[in-house]
Amino acid sequence: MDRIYGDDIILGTMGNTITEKIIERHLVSGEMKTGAEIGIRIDQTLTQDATGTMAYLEFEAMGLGRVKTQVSVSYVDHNTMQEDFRNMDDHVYLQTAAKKYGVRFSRPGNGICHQLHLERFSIPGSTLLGSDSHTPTSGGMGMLAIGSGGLDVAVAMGGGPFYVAMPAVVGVKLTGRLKSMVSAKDVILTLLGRETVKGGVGSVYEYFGPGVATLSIPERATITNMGAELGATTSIFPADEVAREFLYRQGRGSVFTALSADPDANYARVIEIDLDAVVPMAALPHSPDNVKPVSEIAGRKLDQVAIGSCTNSSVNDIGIAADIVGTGTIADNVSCAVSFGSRQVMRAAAASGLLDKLIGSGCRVLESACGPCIGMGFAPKSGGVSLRTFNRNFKGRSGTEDAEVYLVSPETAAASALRGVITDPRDLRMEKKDYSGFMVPSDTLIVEPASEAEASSVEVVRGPNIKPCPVGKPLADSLSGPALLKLGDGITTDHIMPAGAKILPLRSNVPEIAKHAFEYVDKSFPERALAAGSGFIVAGANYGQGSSREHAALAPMYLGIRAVIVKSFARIHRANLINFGILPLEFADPTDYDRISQGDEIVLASVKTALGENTRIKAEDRTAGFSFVLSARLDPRAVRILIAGGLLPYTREGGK
Ligand code: MIC
Ligand code: SF4
Repeated sequence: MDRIYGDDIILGTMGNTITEKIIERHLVSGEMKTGAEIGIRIDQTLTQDATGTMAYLEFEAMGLGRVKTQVSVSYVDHNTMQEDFRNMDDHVYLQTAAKKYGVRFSRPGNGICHQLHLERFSIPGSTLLGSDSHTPTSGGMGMLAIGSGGLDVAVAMGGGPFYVAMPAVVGVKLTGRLKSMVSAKDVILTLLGRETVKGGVGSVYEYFGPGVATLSIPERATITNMGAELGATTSIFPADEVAREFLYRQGRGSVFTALSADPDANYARVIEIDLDAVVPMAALPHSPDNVKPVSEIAGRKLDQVAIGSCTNSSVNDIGIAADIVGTGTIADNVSCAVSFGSRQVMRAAAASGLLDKLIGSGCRVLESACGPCIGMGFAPKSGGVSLRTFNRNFKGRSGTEDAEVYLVSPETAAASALRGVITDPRDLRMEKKDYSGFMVPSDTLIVEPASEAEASSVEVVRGPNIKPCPVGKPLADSLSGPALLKLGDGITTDHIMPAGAKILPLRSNVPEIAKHAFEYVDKSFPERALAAGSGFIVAGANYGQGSSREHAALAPMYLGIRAVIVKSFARIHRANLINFGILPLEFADPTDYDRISQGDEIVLASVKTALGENTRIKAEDRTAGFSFVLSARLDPRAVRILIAGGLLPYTREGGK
C-alpha cells in the first residue's frame, strides 16, 4: 500500500517536491533524473467510452485477465447520443467487459469522468493513469494523475508499470486571493498566456504557497485539468485541510493523507502568481494560449454560450453562472446551454434552486456528459461566435469549421450570455456563493464488477461495430515512400483524427474511422496513403498536441504511415506513435523541414540498424536530391517496441 490513512503524512527524503515523493514511492525502474525514463506503479486507472473500447480490446488482446490495480473505472461520457446501434453496442461491450475484468462501470448520464473521479475515487498521494488527456484533473486532490493512450492504460490495468520521462518539477507559487468575479479558470488562462501550449512539455506544474489554501478542490481541479493544455506531464496541488474537508463531504474522509512539498524542495524553476492581480481572461480562437484580458475584447457580439465540461462544471461553477443569468434572461441573440459535471452536481443544482434559475433565465439544460466540448451537438452557426467554459478551442472541434470559439470562466460566460456581448463579469458587481453543502454523494449509476469467482460466467457482448484492434508490422530495415502530407506547427489530434457526432461512433472500428483521418486538413489523405502503401507525414513543432486518442496513431498506422518526421512532438501522441510502431523522428536541423515538399520521395535506409545502435538516422529526399539527419531520442525499451511493430506484439512476445 502506498497510502497511509488518517492524519499521517507522506514522507520522503528532505528537499523533495510532492511529485518526487509520489514517484519515489511508486518507482519500479529507472533513476529519478530529469528526462530519463522511469517506470512507475499505477494504483488507479480510468478510461472513457471514446478511448475505452480500444483500451479493453487491447487488454483482451494481451491476454491480461483481471485488472490488478487498486481501482479501475470505466466511464461513459463522451458519446451518449445513441443515434444508432453502434454507440449503444460500445456501451454494452464496455459494461460487460468491466464486469468480467474487475472494473467499476460508470453508466451514461452519471457525468464526466474527471469530475466523477475527483469526487468519488481520488486519493492524495496515489497514482492514476487515464486514457484521456485531462486525467490530471485529480491532481487537484494531490494525486499524480497522468493522461496516456489506451494501450498504456491497458498495460497498467494488467499490473504493468507506466513508463514516462522523469519530469522537471516547475513550482507555481500562489500568493494572495482571487478577487470577486475572477476565477480559477482565469488563473490557468493567465499561466497559458505566459507558458504557451508547448511550454510544459516534460514538466509537472506543482502548486504551493499561501494562495493554495484560498482555493477549493474544484477550483484547483480546474487549474490541473487545463494544465493539459500546457503540454505538461501533469499538474498537482498539495493535500491540505481543504482536501480533507472535500473528501469528508464525499463520505471518503478516511482516504485523506496530508501531502506537501518540503520547505526546501528544489524546483526546476518557480513561477509566481499573485491571485489578487489576476483578472478575467479569455483564450481567443483557435488556441488555448491565445489569451487576452476580457476587458480588452468586451463588447464583441456573440451567438452562443456553453457552460460545463470537465474544466468548469462543479456546483460552484454552475452556481455562479445560474446566479448571474438568474438576474434576468438570456439575450435574444444568444443560445446558452449548461451541462453539469456529474449527477451529484445536477442534484445539488436541483436542491439549491440553481436549476430553476437556469431554466427560468432561458438556458438549455443538457445531460451530464462531455456534450458540446467534443462536438456532440450544440455546434455554432456558420462563422458563429461561441463562448465556452471548456479547455480547447481548436479549429473545427465545436463541429463548425469556421466558428470562432473563446474559452472563458463561468462568470464571463454567464455575464456575456445575459448581455449578448462579451462582458467583463466584474461589471456586474456580484459575489460568488458556496453551494458545495448541497452535494450529496451517490453511486447509483456505478455498477460494481463481478467477483473473481463469478467473472468466468460473464459474457462480453460485442456488437457488429466492434472490430479487433489492428496490429502493426515488425520494423523493416529500410523505409521508403512519399511525404504524404506536409503540415505546419501546432497540429492537434483534432486535425489528425477529428471527433464529433459523425466520427465518434467509429472509435471501435479502425478501418472505418481511418477514412476520416485528416478530414479537415486534406480529404484525399486516406485514399492517397492506401494507394502509396507506405509513406510519411512531415510537420512542424508540437505535433499531436491535445487529446490522448490513440486513433490519431492507429489510423495513420492502418493507412501505411511508417514514420512521422517533425520539428517536435507533444508527449502523449509521441508515446502513442511508438505504441503502434510508427517512428517518431525529429529533424536534427529544423531548417531541413523547409527543403521538403509534399509528395517528395523519402528514403530511410538501414533505419532498424541505426535505431538499434540508437544513432542518428540518415534520410534522403530523392525528389529534391538532398540528405538530412533525423534524431529519434528513444530509450532502449522504445526501440524494442518499435522493432516488434508496437506495444501489442511486444507484450505478446513477452517483452517488458
Ligand atoms: C478531448 O478532450 O479531446 C477528449 C475527447 O476528451 C480526448 C480523448 C478522446 O479523444 O477520446 C482527450 O482529451 O484525451
Ligand atoms: Fe470530455 Fe471535453 Fe473534458 Fe475531453 S475536455 S474529457 S471531451 S469534457
